[in-house]
Amino acid sequence: MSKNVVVIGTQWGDEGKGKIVDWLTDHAQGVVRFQGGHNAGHTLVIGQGDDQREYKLNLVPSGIVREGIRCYIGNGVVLDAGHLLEEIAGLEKEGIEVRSRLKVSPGCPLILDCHVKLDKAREAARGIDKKIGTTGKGIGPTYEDKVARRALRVYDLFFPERFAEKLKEVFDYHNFVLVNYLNAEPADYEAQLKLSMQQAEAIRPMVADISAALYEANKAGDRLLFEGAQGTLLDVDHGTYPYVTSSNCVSGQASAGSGVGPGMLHYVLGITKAYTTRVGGGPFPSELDIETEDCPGYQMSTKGREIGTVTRRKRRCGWFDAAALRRSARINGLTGLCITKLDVLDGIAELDICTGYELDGQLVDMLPVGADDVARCVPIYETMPGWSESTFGISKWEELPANARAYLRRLEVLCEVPVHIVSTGPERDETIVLH
Ligand code: 2SA
Ligand code: MG
Repeated sequence: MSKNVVVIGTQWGDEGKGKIVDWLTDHAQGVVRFQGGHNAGHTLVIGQGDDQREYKLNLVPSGIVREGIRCYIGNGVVLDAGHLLEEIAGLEKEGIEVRSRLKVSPGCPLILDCHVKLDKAREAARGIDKKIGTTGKGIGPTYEDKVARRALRVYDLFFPERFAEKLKEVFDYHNFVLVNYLNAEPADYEAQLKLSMQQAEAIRPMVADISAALYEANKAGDRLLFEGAQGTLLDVDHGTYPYVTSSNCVSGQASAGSGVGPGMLHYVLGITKAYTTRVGGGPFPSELDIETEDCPGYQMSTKGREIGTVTRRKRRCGWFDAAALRRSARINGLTGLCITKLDVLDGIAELDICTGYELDGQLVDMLPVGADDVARCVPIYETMPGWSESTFGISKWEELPANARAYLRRLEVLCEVPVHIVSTGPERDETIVLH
């Protein structure tokens, strides 16, 4: 394995990054989050039989469930302090030591009650066909404040007087909009101030200069994993804007969102589901019906257990979109692909792969920029034969059915990136390594 690896979702999130990060921690000493917040839902299945445990992480890097791995939350992450402390408490209850291994950047913008209220009120005010379908966690409004230079950051928590003053300004500003434009309840300044000051003391011991810590760790020989959240097609610049999240989810953000130079990133692994899913609003050219039994979309939805980890919403499902992947591969500079959830396709007689679109009478072979053009794309498919055998848990390439191998080989040709890993189940050893 290359020294430092960036693990990126290449689709609309939920590609199975958590499992792969966990699997890679066997060879790593540190795991870094560099964007997003507790809108992320990373599911890990650890152990066998009666000892098997499932962990759902939102904010804490996936390395935490493995002893001795150091975890870092970089400046690019928006931090809900209350959620972080709850997540830590939940892990500690499971006997996992967190506080001595987790470091948080002082530069993380804080998600405050006014941001959550704004997020929810704006979604409620949007017409039914205009809803972004956010997770309602305050992610977007917090990133707005960061860019507007009015955010309160973790660092500010330790200067109570100035914090109170800045918080008042921010709450006055947002409450005006909440009450006068969005017809919503104002956020409670006094309650937030009290809460933030309590949280400050609990968080203080974990706060560290992440950029410096990563530089030193790298110099000392640590292998680092940079754990992306959401996916490339949800990136605020490169995704299906405005149906996106508010952070950059692409590999380049690993550098800016943690404070390391791009030269410290040696390999970019693109995590890619063997089909496609999307949760929330926005265009999805290869989307299938997930409600009708006997339809491939129904199998993807049910067998793939495609339900949002954070919001419990059903994820939309569709065929593999190689034209979308092609864009994703280029933007991220992918070194290799990891194809996940292959077993979900077992038993589907024929598999369609979207290879391009017809857009206003023209043929295009790559997902266009922005939601309006994507919404007008009519997918062009090629069809491959499926396989009837089970691929669940297979750990050797040769043991895969010939048609499954042919499907994977076709994906790598269409995406122009080699497949280096195939994941055939949620557990660590249900993985095929080709590289
Ligand atoms: P937000 O809350 O501002 O980031 O929402 C904006 C869009 O980004 C999508 N989004 C996600 N898509 C897939 N997975 C995510 N995490 C959860 C999961 C989602 C869930 O792991 O399943 O539980 O619903 C995630 N987070 C944000 C979101 O759906 C909007 O389309
Ligand atoms: Mg997820």
